[in-house]
Amino acid sequence: MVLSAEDKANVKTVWSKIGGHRAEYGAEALGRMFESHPTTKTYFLHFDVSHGSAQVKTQGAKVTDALATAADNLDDQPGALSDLSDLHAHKLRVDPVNFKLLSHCLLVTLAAHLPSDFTPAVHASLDKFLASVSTVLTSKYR
Ligand code: HNI
Repeated sequence: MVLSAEDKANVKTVWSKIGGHRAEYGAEALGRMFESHPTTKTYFLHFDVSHGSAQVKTQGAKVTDALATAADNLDDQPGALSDLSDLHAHKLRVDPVNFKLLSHCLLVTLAAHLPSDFTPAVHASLDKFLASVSTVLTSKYR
């Protein structure tokens, strides 16, 4: 997935606007994924996945912090996300289809909170960004 200069600018702008809401938005996206796609909960059997649980909040913050790192390293996503790629492929063995589900829930969450920023062009850029992150995180899955 190749991000144009405009895509990169759009991603950076949105990520700067999320500011202090990272943890909140991450938890909301995870909660949406668990409710809309219950099979994703099978990766989190050791978690309390109920709405607003402390573990969902903590995990949500980890996901959006990692995405912020990815947004800061748009020219070297494989390098910036290498450890996470190892984790998801070798240890957690997350089936790649699940990344599309979480990506969609992240898009919905951002659209709901930043409606005026979420133009069709920004939507497309964020979709490409999340697809790119997902490609890296699933690249070692066999
Ligand atoms: Ni994911 C742990 C980031 C998609 C299941 N995940 C993490 C961590 C980060 C992270 C960061 C914490 C690593 C650490 O503690 O060192 N995950 C991301 C990102 C995406 C993603 C950026 C995609 C945008 N993860 C997914 C998906 C699933 C998933 C789609 C399964 C449906 N992740 C997990 C599980 C853990 C995890 C399970 C371990 C949680 C724990 O603490 O036990």
